[in-house]
Amino acid sequence: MQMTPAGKPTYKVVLLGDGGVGKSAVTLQYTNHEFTAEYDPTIEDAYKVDSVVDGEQVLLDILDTAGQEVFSAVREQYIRDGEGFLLVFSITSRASYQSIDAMMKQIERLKDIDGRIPAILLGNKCDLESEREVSTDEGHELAGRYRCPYLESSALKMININEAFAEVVRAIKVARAAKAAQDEIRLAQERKKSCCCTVL
Ligand SMILES: Nc1nc2c(ncn2[C@@H]2O[C@H](COP(=O)(O)OP(=O)(O)OP(=O)(O)O)[C@@H](O)[C@H]2O)c(=O)[nH]1
Ligand SMILES: [Mg+2]
Repeated sequence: MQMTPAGKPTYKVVLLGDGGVGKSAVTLQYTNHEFTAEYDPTIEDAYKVDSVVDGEQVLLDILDTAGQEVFSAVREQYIRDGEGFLLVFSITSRASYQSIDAMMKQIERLKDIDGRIPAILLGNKCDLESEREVSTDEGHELAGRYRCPYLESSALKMININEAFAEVVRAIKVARAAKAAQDEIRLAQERKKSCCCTVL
């Protein structure tokens, strides 16, 4: 497991989603407790944040990516570098919701994960109820297909922001535990094989 020099476990979180859905607003609300109404498209921003999740001191290494990125190779690199993913759409944009499926599939393909992918689906801008284009049920349905938690958030009203990051950390922990168990089984099988070879 990755640790800081002080011994804190580190979790690499990547935010993905279409341009304008609120990835930077969610990140800035979490890291700096601030919200800006104007839209300034991101190129790429990285943050390191000390936090406490389920009573444990952790360091979050957060990558806020560019939703307007046109090169899929760049997105692939984000995914390879991340351990856990916040997949963000806006509940006011059906198109942003429809983009998520391809991202989930890309994560599945690139991360070679056995079981649940360490991702959270976030329907942001839930304060804009009158502009809603995606229902809560549709959010749950999409997340359920990938066995991920679904949360609706508002960076403006600070709804479910801390929870979203805490859920990603939990998802990464589950993925790490599953990988450790798998590695152990593989190691045991290899030991058994080499032991048999000696006897023969
Ligand atoms: N009402 C409301 N507006 C929001 C919320 N989150 C973000 N916004 C606004 O939506 C616009 C886009 O937000 P950003 O955080 O820049 O979007 P982004 O996903 O980072 O966009 P890219 O960097 O281009 O990928 C900004 O004008 C924000 O103020 C929210 O929860 N509620
Ligand atoms: Mg941004």
